[in-house]
Amino acid sequence: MDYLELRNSFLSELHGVLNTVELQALRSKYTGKKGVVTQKLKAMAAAPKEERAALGKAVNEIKDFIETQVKEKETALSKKDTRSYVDLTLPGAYIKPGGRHPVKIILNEIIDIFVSMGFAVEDGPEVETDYYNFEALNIPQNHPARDMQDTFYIKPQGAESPSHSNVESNIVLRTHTSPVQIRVMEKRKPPLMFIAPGKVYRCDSDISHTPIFHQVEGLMVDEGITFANLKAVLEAFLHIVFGPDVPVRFRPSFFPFTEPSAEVDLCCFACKGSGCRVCKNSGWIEILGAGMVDPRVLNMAGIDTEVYSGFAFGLGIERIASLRYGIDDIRLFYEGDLRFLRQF
Ligand code: FA5
Repeated sequence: MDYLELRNSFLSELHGVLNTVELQALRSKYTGKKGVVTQKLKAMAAAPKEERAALGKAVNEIKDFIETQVKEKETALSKKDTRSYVDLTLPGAYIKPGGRHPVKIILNEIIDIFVSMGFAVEDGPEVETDYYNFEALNIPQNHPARDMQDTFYIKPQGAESPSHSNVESNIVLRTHTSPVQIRVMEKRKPPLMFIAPGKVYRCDSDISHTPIFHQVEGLMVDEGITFANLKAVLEAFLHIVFGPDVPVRFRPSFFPFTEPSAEVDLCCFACKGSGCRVCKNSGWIEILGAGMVDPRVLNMAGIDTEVYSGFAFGLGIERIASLRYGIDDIRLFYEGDLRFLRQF
């Protein structure tokens, strides 16, 4: 390689240099100990005496040229390109850790309490058939009890609108976790003692209702189960969650799948019972529905009602979370406002 070639090849490589690391590598390739230019200097010793002076001049010129170019490039890079530097002394970017959603915190707590009482945990589909969501729970088609729960119907593929008329093919977003009672009773025989936590859906929205919410279903079926067992389990549960002094009331109610039925209310946290907008001036907040499983439902699931009886309940988790945290509008749980969510 003659000197012109050497200079040109250096310049073209220099042109492609993007950062100081590459620049130092290029410099040592040419003028480092084993560099091309250094080799040429060494080779001078073997050249005829009369040529040495001219050779030395040329090599030194190219060496100076390379050093000058490297310095200029270094200055240009330090002004322009800082991306190539990794400053290991800089503090790292802080990523705020996520947190559990308040509803999930309460849900896990509730599951733990029932598991500690000996309940198993079961699961069921959120997209449910009309049969499990209504029929098998003693809520026939066209029965007024269907109005108790505003239902989201799923539009079957190809259909123009969701069908309400054909029970066989109706698909719904489950309106409660009670269908899991039937699914488990069909699979397993008593004694049964389980809870079924999960999401449920209703076309409903105000300060105490959201379209998606969570329930925990509970079912206990065995010989000799009575309402006293139901009351004992629920009172023990509520006193663990809210403390032993919180006023709890069992109010007679109606569910097509339990007889007798009750709703359970807790004293309103906001007004302590005197009546306010949160409790709709009643002084109480309804948190669950419960009752003795209707023998018709047990029969439909193939359980001998001469031998077995059972109780069931369905807790509203958002209501429990709002009572625990003193939240006066449960829609806040689902607005995704981090200022709200970071408080838990
Ligand atoms: C039921 O859903 C029954 N399946 C409960 C049940 C189970 C009764 C087993 C008997 C035996 P209800 O519609 O009342 O019942 O709802 C139960 C609880 O869910 C209510 O007490 C309330 O706490 C909560 N809840 C109901 N609708 C909503 C809603 N839209 N948003 C938030 N929570 C709700």
